[in-house]
Amino acid sequence: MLIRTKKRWQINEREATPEGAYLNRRQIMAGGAALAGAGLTAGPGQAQQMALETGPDGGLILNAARNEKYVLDRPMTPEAINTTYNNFYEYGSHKQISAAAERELIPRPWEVTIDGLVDNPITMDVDELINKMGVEERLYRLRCVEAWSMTVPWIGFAMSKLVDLAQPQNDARFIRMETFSDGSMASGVGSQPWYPWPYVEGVTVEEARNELAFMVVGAYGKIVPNQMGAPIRLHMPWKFGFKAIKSIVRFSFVSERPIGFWEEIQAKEYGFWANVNPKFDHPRWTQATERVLHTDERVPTLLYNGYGEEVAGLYADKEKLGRVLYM
Ligand SMILES: Nc1nc2c(c(=O)[nH]1)N[C@H]1C(S)=C(S)[C@@H](COP(=O)(O)O)O[C@H]1N2
Ligand SMILES: [Mo]
Repeated sequence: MLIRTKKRWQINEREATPEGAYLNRRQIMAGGAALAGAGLTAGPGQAQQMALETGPDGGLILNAARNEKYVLDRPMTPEAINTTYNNFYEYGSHKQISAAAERELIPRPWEVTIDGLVDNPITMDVDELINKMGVEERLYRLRCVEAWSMTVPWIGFAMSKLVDLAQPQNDARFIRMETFSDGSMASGVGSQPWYPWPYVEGVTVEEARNELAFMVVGAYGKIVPNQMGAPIRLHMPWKFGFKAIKSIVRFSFVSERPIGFWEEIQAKEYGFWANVNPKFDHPRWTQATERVLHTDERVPTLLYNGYGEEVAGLYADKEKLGRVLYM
């Protein structure tokens, strides 16, 4: 019997969300079994509260306190908009992929592999990883390269914790991340064979260690829904959204700069750095302004999406050299 005292910050998922974000029966069984098997089901009397718990109805509950350090300069995008307007090409090249992702993606059980130039290569169940890392809530902006933006209450852990766990060797300069590419869980993979699956993205180890780099496992108080990249995705709020790779299965520490999915398709339009920069236009449209998704207002775009205080130091050498921060 699981006795829960409700913490101030625990969002009542019944209030916040309709059934959409709940796990389906099969996922509940698989997820619950994995947690129990790993001895991770939190119970009364345990000193430290686990990040993940199995709730009374069998669904997974994320226990996350908000990190008050990260404040927004604009209202939060309503959950109903965020969960129905998505980029996830594994389900199609349009924004209305949420139903397909909900139906097809099976986010649990899910294994995550850390390999390459590290002293501690690991393959681990994602829920075990989440409990090991712990979680917090952060309010962040997201700016898509297509010039729309939104704000999201993400739940997750600092990517630096994952780097610390991996223990990179001296010659590891980049992290190459890969999305699952099992066509049986994503109809768009098979129906769009011309794309260079799997979706790949890369960042420098130094960027991954920046305090803002965030591994997302939840949003709006719950485990992250399929369409937003379940069970684990990246978010670096100072970079364009295409860097925020979804449904990750592998983190490889490498010495050579990885080529991302979009860079491979069109290197002239989608650079490696992809730092939000109002002065550097996309070849086909302006990046000086953006459309706020839920208000439809056009507002000026900010350098580093407004996060310069935290990240400008990463690019000081490039700024000095006058090089653009995008390509
Ligand atoms: N695997 C994968 N990750 C992806 C994408 C994708 O098509 N496939 N699209 C990216 C783009 S372009 C954006 S803007 C964000 C969108 O995240 P959201 O749907 O949660 O808003 O996911 C990024 N991550
Ligand atoms: Mo995007």
